[in-house]
Order: sequence, then structure tokens, then C-alpha cells
Amino acid sequence: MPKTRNSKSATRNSGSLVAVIMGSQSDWDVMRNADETLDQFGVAHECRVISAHRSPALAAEFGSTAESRGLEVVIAAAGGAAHLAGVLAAHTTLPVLGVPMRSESLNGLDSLLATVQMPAGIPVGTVAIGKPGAVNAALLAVAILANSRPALREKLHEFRETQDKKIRAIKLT
Ligand code: RP5
Repeated sequence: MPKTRNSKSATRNSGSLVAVIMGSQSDWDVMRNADETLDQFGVAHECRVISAHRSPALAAEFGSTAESRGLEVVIAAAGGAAHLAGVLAAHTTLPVLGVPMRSESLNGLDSLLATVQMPAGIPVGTVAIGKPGAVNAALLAVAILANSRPALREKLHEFRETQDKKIRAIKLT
């Protein structure tokens, strides 16, 4: 499965359907949950660090070439002044899912608001702060891809059935 981390070219077609982008290497411990979830569904994807603030030209280049590279969904995670998802969304019409990272000073509330409060016209689908958001962004990406891929839709049904069975099997006393 293709996975590129900070490869030099943002324009090469890697065969990935989903890009998992994060603002810093420090986001990886959380965002590996998105990586693992996409692996679980066998979805070709790539993970890389691109900062809206520290590497603004790369963010613009990545966003504006994402569609022509064959990507179908972009997941973007950032913390604090979390502008990455919005900046990528400004450069592409692909669906962009924003994952707010927990931050040191405001515990991720800053990240959540910065990611979710997009102006009308440039949508970012924002998920929960941290790990639940990373997992759910990946599941939403799978659900988007499943609209035209019946095998993925079937895997999503199986995933939900497994969850349901686990809950039903819980005996507390
Ligand atoms: C954001 O600032 C990153 O997404 C990260 O969540 C946060 C802190 O980054 P580092 O200072 O750890 O690189 O841009």
C-alpha cells in the first residue's frame, strides 16, 4: 500500500486514494490511528507532514494538485491555530476532513474552533478532537469511497456488525 512521508514531490501520482496530512510530526502518534484504520479497510493512502504555516507553499502545492494526483479524500490534522484543513480545502474541491489535535494550552478547543469555523463556500468536515476524530475521519473517508465501491460498503457493514456484537456480548455482572 503506498505510503509516502515527506517525499519531495507533492505532485507525483502515488496511487493513493486518501491523503492523511498533519501539521507536525508531533501529530503522528494520534494520526497513526487514521493510518491503521485505512489499513484495516485496505484503502491505498499516504501519510505526510505539511504545515500551513511553516511550509505554506507546499500546502498550496499539495492542495492544488491533490485531485490530479488521483486522490479522492484528504484528511488534515492540526493543533492550536489549526488552519491546515482550511488551507488545503481552499486549494481543492476534494472532500477535506479536519481532525483537531489536542493542544497543550487549550486542550484542543482552539484546534476544534480553528478547524470547524470555516466560511461558507469552503467546507471542511470537522470530526472530534484527537484519537476518536482520527479514527472517524478514516471511517468517513472509507464511507465516501464506498459510494462507488461496493466491496468497501460491505466491509463497512461488517465493521458495524462486529461493533454491535461486541457491545451485545458485554456482561457487567
Ligand atoms: C500544529 O501545531 C501542529 O499540527 C501541531 O498539532 C501543533 C504543534 O506542533 P509542534 O510545535 O509540535 O511541531 O501546527
